[in-house]
Amino acid sequence: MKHALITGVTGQDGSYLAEFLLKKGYKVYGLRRRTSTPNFENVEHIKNEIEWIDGDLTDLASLITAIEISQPDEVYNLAAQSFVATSWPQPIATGQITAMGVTNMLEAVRIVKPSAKFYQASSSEMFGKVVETPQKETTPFYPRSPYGVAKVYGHWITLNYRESFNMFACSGILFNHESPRRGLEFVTRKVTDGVAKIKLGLENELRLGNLDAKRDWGFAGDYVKAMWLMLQQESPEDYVISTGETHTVQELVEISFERVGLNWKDYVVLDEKFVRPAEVDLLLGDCSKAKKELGWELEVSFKELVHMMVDEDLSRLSKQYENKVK
Ligand code: NDP
Ligand code: GDR
Repeated sequence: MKHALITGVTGQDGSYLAEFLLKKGYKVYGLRRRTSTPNFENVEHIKNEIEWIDGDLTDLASLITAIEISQPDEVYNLAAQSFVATSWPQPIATGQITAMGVTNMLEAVRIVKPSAKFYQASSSEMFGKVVETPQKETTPFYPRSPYGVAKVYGHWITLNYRESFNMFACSGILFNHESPRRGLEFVTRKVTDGVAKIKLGLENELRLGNLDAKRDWGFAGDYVKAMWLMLQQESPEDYVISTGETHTVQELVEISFERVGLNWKDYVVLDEKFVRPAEVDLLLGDCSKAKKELGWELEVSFKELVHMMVDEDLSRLSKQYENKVK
């Protein structure tokens, strides 16, 4: 039985990846940090199948212990301060977790079990300001947020450990991927949750920032398969994972409101509070390397993804509302 250690397992991707690896027969260890209120929503259904280890990416000792306990064949480093907007008010914490946390994790692997394969969750935010489109593995980085800068560090330190210590360490440069398990502050979920609340009469407006930003949005369930495929290759390499399509935030809004038969113009309010100090205007990925070498294919289209998220938010909120009325 193969052992996998996942950091960030309570997050969106961690929960899909844990499900995927459990189905493949892996023993899955999940690193969790202590929180003052429970945050097991994404993994509630598989909570008892995961071996839990307490730890924090900023605490090297805890990571060394985690590798000692789990004796992993594969390590998936998904933990991060992952919300771009928060990286301006919390630049230092973002650097400590999202950048230096990667070195901590790599050191723990190098010290305890250097033969383990290592996956780093790199991001299309590293491309930042548009240098070329579509963006591919060789496109130069120009990050536009403390988060993007931290991810560039994490990316290069992973490459450096591969070259310095001959470790099987690789980075997936993933473009935006979403799901009904997406955090409520990210724009897709904010919109689908907001639309469902408006439809049910629980809210009467949706406040947003820049509607012109363009993103290459895919489904998280498809993307975690690519992470696993990268660690099944003969040699470690970095891959872009994307849909190859880009859409504006406004298109996302239009499709979401259309799904429930409403006109977005009647409800969306532009609010400066959600405009970022520096924006990434356009993300569009070229994942031909992953398609060719990993045989990776996506299954869910942008429209299907938005419909899935609106439908799930509507159904969840309707049940909560019915229970309250009862
Ligand atoms: P989430 O924000 O949903 O999950 C982040 C996870 O990291 C949570 O489990 C969180 O735990 C954990 N975490 C945060 N800080 C620490 C810490 N100091 N020590 C240990 N665990 C910590 O992110 P996603 O699932 O969306 O993304 C997974 C990874 O992929 C992240 O690294 C993200 O930056 C990256 N990425 C994501 C993309 C996307 O579109 N989703 C695209 C490209 C890259 P807790 O629940 O306690 O907060
Ligand atoms: P992003 O995702 O920054 O691309 O990072 P997010 O959904 O937060 O923003 C996408 C775009 O929407 C614009 N926007 C708004 N965003 C939010 N959150 N709230 C709003 O009200 C709003 N209005 C407009 C943003 O300005 C931006 O242009 C995500 C994260 O998952 C990262 O961890 C990951 O690395 C990248 O995707 C790839």
